[in-house]
Amino acid sequence: MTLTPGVDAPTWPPEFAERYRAAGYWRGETFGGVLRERAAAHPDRIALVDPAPGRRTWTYRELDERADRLAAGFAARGIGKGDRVVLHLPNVGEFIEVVFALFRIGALPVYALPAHRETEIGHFCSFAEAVAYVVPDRHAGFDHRELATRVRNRTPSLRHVFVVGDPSEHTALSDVPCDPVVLPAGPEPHELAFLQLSGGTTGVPKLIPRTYDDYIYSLRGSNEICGVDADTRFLVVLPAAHNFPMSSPGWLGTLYAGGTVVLCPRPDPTTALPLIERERITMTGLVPPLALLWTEAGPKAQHDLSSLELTLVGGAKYSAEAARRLEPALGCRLMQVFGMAEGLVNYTRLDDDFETVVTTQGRPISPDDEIRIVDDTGHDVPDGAFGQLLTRGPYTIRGYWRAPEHNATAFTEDGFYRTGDVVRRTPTGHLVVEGRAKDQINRGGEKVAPEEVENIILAHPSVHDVSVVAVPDAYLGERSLAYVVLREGAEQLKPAAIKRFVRDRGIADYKVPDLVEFVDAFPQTGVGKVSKKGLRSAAAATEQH
Ligand code: OOB
Repeated sequence: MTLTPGVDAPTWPPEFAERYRAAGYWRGETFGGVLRERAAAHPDRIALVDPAPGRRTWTYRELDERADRLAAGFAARGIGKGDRVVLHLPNVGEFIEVVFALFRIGALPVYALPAHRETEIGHFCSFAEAVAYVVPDRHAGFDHRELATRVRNRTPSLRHVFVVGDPSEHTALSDVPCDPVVLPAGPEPHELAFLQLSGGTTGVPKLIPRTYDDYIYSLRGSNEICGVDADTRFLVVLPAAHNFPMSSPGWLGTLYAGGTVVLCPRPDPTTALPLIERERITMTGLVPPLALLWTEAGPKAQHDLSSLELTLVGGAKYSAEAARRLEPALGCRLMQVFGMAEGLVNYTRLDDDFETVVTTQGRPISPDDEIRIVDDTGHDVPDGAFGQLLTRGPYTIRGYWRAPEHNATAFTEDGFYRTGDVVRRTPTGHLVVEGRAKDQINRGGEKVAPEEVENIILAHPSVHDVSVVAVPDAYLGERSLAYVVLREGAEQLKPAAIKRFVRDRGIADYKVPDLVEFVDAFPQTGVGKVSKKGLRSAAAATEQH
């Protein structure tokens, strides 16, 4: 299925593209080509380890060959350049194999998170007009094949469901590979590599179109900042589909550098800490709640963590107090990372002083990451003052996939992305995240768009109105609270009934409101609009529900 550049996915104006090429940021590489080169340069080095259960390993040559054989099998089934494939796998070796196979034929992975359910998957498949959907048979007690059947039945474009494990009525992924064939011309470096998901502020998550040129530049920059090289052994603790463990510097950065990627099946310290010892892990990335858990568990655990050199923490605000405790507890360096799937990534640096590392969220990768910090009227604030972060640069998108109306407000006319984050900049150029102007809940790194949850609750026959807001939480940073106004005469409900209703709609569990409170009316703003600000401060004042 051919894509129309600039229509499906807005792109950089030619003068910017030329500048980024001239500066050496965009070097004309693709992932298929990079893997081929690494496999030729060091065929027998271990690229990938899937430790659970029955440790499996892939050398660079094996990963390259697997990608070729899978790509041939996908191509034989009519999957080709520009086709979208929704990938819904946990941290298993097949995830990486499938991604590289799709890169090789220029088909675009759409990275669903393991927690996503029918509501999200149905939307990704139909909105992206996906031709294939890749799932595990069962994962974490959930049968993905049944969900796949339901989604396939309602999505005309979806021709294939590939299953890792027992396929039931679908196709086993293990039946797909076949002898490599000469494939049609692969993707060009300036073309789309994949669609990533936005945390979202609207009723449905948006898709983020990333090109080879821009993403590979962010990997090279991340590798340089984090010191990733062929000796790096990176543990993928967070879901491999998320932008943070993928590219900061993540599994793609590590493979780019010729290092070794180890997939962690679960993020808890009882699973991860023994793996660090056994696999001699040197680097990993965590969200703040996990960093807290590991900091507690590290000193008590009887595991040798001496190989661990660097832990990156990001995805949500990491408190300075918690940050101070990580290095002594895990015996490694800390780096904070403040990034977004839309592009811009900031890191503290290995040569930053300790106070900068614990109190700031870092500075941008690129000298050409343009940063503006503006007030509500769009004017730049004075140096050091808080304001909303706008950004533009060599790896920040110019628009979401097929979303012209949303793009008109999410980006400025001259192409800056409105991050919705409230930040200030220190004299050294480091950013400190102070809060958020966008309507989003950051549940320990997992992003919830209130509108999406509100739309579901509004479908409940007893509900007149609803507003979902964030409440402070010591562990997650924030949790979600749904204020519900019942219809007149409707019978009184219990909070559990609302939660069950949301869960039964088939939505990621982290989006089910943590708390539900029934109220008679919402606080109003001057113009009679529901005041989210009023609700938030009411929520912050009550806190225990
Ligand atoms: C990462 O990506 P997303 O797309 O899930 O979320 C981006 C948003 C940011 O706009 C910001 O609101 C928040 O997550 N965020 C942080 C943060 N890192 C991300 N807020 C405060 N402090 C931080 N350190 O979350 C992501 C992508 C790549 C690397 C790291 C994180």
